[in-house]
Amino acid sequence: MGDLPDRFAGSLLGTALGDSIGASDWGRALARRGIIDPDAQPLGILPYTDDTHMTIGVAESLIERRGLDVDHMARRFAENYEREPFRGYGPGPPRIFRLMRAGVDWREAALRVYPGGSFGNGAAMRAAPLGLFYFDDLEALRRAVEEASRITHAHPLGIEGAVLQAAAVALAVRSGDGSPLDPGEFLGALRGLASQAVYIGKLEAIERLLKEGPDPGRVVLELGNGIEAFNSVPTAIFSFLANRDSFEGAVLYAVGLGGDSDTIGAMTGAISGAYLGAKALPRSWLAELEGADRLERLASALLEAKYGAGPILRRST
Ligand code: RVK
Ligand code: MG
Repeated sequence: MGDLPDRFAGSLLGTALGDSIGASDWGRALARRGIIDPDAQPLGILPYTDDTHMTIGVAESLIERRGLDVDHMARRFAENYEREPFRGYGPGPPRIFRLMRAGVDWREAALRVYPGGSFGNGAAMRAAPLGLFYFDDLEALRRAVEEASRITHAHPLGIEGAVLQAAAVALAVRSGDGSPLDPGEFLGALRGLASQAVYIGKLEAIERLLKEGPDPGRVVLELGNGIEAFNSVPTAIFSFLANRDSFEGAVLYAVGLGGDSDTIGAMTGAISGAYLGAKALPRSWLAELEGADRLERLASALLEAKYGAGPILRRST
């Protein structure tokens, strides 16, 4: 595990690259062409969206509290949203943050906006730092992700999507050390965390689709490419597993599926970056990525927070 710093950085930078590539006309056109060209030069800066912005909030809170403090994380989400409300947030979270601002407890606010809770992919898209921080303990990971998801996504399908996404990041961080990743083992470990029928069925479909080949039409039909957690998390896991030796291959494949491309790109990038490490990310993309330095600093502070070494990073902006 000597390369943990590289894998932590790879996952956070990978989230932001997948997000910004999936949100940009340039990235979507590149993905549609179906040519994997890591030297393809973005037309300008690659700005990130709410997926990365909320991932930053999760990381900041884990770092400052040296683990999950859910009230702190809820406050940090609301503060970050107020600073940068232009990031393209989904419909629910801004309403929750405004209710919190008006004095409503987040536990009540989330259920007021969506009775029964949201099953959007918003809790899963921001889960990478939890997958990194708890990568060595899947039971602790599950508990932390369940709690952190409820801030905005209290529906069991929204929560389980986030648990599976965080666990995929955790398993990616752990694997690949010397021996190639085994997709059957990877999916089996995720299956052990799944209890909802839709996720169990889609994890099985992923295994079958990996054997049949990555036909995009079939993948969208069977796994989905939508804004709901169950129509995007399995798609990201498939996009990674079907392209596990290439970061740009995985992200461009995911973005090329269309639909909620920035979020499926972000989730795929988080897993692929955790597996391959930051050194495997295309330099020409990183050079244009908004906030790349900040994400790298957060990744190393997250690792320090986990192992209790070094100074705690305070928020810098
Ligand atoms: C714009 C019915 C529900 C539901 C429930 C559906 C950003 C709704 C990011 C809702 C991501 C949508 C994305 C999103 C993240 C959820 N009953 N429908 N109980 N729960 N939905 O509002 O943060 O792009 O159609 O919680 O998950 O880049 O509008 O937002 O792509 O899921 O938004 O759920 O969105 P929200 P989010
Ligand atoms: Mg987005």
